[in-house]
Amino acid sequence: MKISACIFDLDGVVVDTAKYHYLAWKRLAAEHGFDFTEHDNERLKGVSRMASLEILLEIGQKSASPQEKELMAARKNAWYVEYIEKMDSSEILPGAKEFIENLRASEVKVALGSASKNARLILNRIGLVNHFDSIVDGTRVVNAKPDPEVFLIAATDLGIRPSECVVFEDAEAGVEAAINGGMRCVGVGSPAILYRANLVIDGFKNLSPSDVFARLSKQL
Ligand code: B16
Ligand code: MG
Repeated sequence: MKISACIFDLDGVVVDTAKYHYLAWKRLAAEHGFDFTEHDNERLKGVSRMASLEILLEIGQKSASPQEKELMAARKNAWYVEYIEKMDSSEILPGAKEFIENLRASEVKVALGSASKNARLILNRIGLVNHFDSIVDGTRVVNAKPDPEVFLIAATDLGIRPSECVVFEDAEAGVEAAINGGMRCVGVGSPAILYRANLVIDGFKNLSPSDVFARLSKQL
């Protein structure tokens, strides 16, 4: 099994920005007179901004015109950006930076594959923007996960075949996107949710790329 590149999702894999998305969506919901819970927030993980808004409106049983939706999404994003502008390297999830640095030292290419239009801002704030050979974010992608577009663009950027790429993902739609793109996938989080991944880990702490690759080859 040849692994030439690793592609990382951002939210839930490298950082936990879901808590900031949650606070911003909750504030928007409150303005429109309904509650939005942490449980509801699970449905938004890995989902694009406008698709997240549709889910929020469904939860609140509200309707809105396309123009109102644009304004709502922009309002939510302005609050979200206020939170992420305060981020620093202490918010990198345990072991993630070391894992990426180990990959680069062993000449495995590293890319980011995120639905977020704010991915570059976040990578700048946490000091990882120069750790990636390719950054594919929500500004470069038309079709949202589970469509494999985000990961296929990364593979093309890197000049690596999909079959030699491993994707690290925390969301079910992201795992499906990797599989749909003909890539192997390591789920980061709960095996109950990420059961379609080739391997599930609970994080990168004390884990080396060679451990992961060895476990991955046993699963195949
Ligand atoms: P933005 P990922 C995703 O990031 C988040 O998980 C999801 O909750 C969010 O709605 C989406 O990015 C879009 O983010 O509003 O910043 O463009 O997991 O794909 O890294
Ligand atoms: Mg994610």
